[in-house]
Amino acid sequence: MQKRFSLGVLLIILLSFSTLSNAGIFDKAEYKTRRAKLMNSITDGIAIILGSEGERQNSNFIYFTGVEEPNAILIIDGMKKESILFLSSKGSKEKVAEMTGIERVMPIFRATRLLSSYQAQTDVIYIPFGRISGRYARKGLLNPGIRISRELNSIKFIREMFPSFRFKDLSPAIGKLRLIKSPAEIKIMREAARITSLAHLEVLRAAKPGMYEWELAVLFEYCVKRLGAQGTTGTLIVPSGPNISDSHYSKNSRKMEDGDIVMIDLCGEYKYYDMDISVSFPINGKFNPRQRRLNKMICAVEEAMRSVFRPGIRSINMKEEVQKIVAKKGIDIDKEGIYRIAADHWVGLDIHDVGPSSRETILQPGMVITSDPAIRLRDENNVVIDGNKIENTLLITKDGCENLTYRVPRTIEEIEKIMAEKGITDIFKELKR
Ligand SMILES: [Mn+2]
Repeated sequence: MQKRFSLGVLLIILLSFSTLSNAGIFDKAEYKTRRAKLMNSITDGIAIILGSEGERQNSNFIYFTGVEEPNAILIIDGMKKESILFLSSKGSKEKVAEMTGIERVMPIFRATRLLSSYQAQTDVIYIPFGRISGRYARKGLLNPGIRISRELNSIKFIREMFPSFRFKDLSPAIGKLRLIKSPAEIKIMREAARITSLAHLEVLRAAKPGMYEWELAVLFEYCVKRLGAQGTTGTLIVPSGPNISDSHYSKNSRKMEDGDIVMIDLCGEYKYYDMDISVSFPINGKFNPRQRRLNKMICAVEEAMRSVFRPGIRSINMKEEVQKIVAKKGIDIDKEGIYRIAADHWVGLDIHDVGPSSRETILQPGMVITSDPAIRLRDENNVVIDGNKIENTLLITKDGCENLTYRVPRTIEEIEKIMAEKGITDIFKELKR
């Protein structure tokens, strides 16, 4: 007994060592390049990037350092072209320096003193202001007690200590960098796509009438983690039947009935990179005539969109081209009410990744976007009675696009075939559970 216990302890120690010696997600050269590019847009000052407090590492922080430990601060000096990393832990500075390529690694309590010394060199501090626009700003106006972003809080704090500093928003510069994925990032995103797609396949194999929506959400989370992902990201959206009228539905509490269409929108995260996929399928595994018609239209539109996405275009202008292609198949996008014929959002370290407008930006190789046309049918009382939505995540290549999520079944035949395959619920049934 004693021996088994110490073996267990040894195993835990070995495992934690292997995590500590983790060389980071990318080679240090990748992080160095990212920081060097940022330095070029902040030549008149310094940038401050705050790490998270212990939840998932902040996307900007992971982008520039690869460091996962909480309560860390990164300063990028655009004048002297150097970076300084402040850590809360007493871990090995050499190891962190080796992993990140940052030579100046210091304990966190020295950050204030360093900031003070910068007063003699510049009055400009760049900090990503964070999202305070739209819905959030309106909420804040009604409820001034609402928690503002850590970045805005730190601005208040620095301002009180060192009134000479002016603050500029770092978000646009970071957004521009994160917009174009490097070959190393693309490699990771392909793996994120593989894992997220395989989890979707497992959900399709398991889906049966009589199950609750949450069962599919939980199964998806299990599968992505089992396949090596960090987990899911965004909300787990599993609307069935009447719930498809809400594109952000995530209560997932309804029992799915024979005849229902289900429109899942489930995203996985692997090494901090996200992947966005939606599939629409009949819970009973067989499309009825109305569902067949909607599937065929959305498949045709999504396929046409993929044939149009390419460098040099703005997705806001692509509808006409898509319309022409699908018109040959007898589909009228406007008459049918098919919507979202554009790059809905960027995908990267965040599921709705940072950067300028995904619809109005001229597409370039290395950008990753979603293609997610949808349709909702309404009855005479304007109640949604059926629908279909396909969401793929695409990489813009030098002459078109690559569908990262190509493994997900899309046509009626493909979806029905996968749904007929044995899934975990079939196994439970065999075992009479
Ligand atoms: Mn999406």
